[in-house]
Amino acid sequence: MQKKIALINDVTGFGRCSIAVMAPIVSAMKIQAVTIPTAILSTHTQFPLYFFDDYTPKMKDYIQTYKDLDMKFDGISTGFLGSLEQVEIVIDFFKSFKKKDTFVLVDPVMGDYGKLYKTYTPEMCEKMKELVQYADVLTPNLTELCTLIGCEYPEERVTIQQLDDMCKQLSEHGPAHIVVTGIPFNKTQIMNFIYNKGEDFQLVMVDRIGGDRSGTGDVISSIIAGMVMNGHTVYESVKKAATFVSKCIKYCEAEEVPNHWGLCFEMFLKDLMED
Ligand code: PXL
Repeated sequence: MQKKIALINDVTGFGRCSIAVMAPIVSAMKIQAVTIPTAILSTHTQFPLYFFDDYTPKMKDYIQTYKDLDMKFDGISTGFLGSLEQVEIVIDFFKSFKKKDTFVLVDPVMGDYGKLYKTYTPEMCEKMKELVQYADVLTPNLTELCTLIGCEYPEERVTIQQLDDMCKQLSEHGPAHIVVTGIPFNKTQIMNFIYNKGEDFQLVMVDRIGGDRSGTGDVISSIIAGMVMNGHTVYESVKKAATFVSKCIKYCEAEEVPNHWGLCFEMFLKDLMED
């Protein structure tokens, strides 16, 4: 039977992020997307102006119907969460719907470049530590990794040994695989560090082209989720995501698409389709 993934994330009209990219990507990978909105926005928050409707007060009733219908999910993925209550709702969702074979990917969207997003309170950070325990694969950037283990963001370039130690510490609380994304490596390359509990780490290097594009993390996490659910290893999944993102960025640069318009993933969706 076709697999189903619950996508707990925001619905943003313009700017190619969250559910707007994750649903088509997993669909291309033959997985049925079930949308659970956390907020509805007209554009993402990198635009000077956006409409924002917090969906927190509706989420419990929304999810209750899935409980009453005894719905089963083969996968669950979560992204940006806007309030303490939302993190609690997602923890409750895991308690109800994470079964033995359910694949869980948590993208702990909390901050970037050593700083937490303005919406992140210390209470939310503490709750996020509880949330990540449910993840099979966790996809933090370096800022989020440091926050989750309570260490300072490194001023100097981080070493492989430091990354391995930090991930080891975090994996003791749950996730078997931690993919630390977008680590600046040198002038021309970005590193993705894959920690595998009880096994060797792996590296996936990518060329640095252009500036950061919104929604890149969502493209990466949905490809990883889709690939793993389709039976691939985490390493193969990260490789696939990195290659796909590079191709999208090259196209966007050539077409001079603004960074905050996100990745033109639509042009390459067929790369994600398997027979
Ligand atoms: O993952 C990117 C993203 C998702 N959702 C919202 C955002 C952003 C990036 O700014 O604003 C609402």
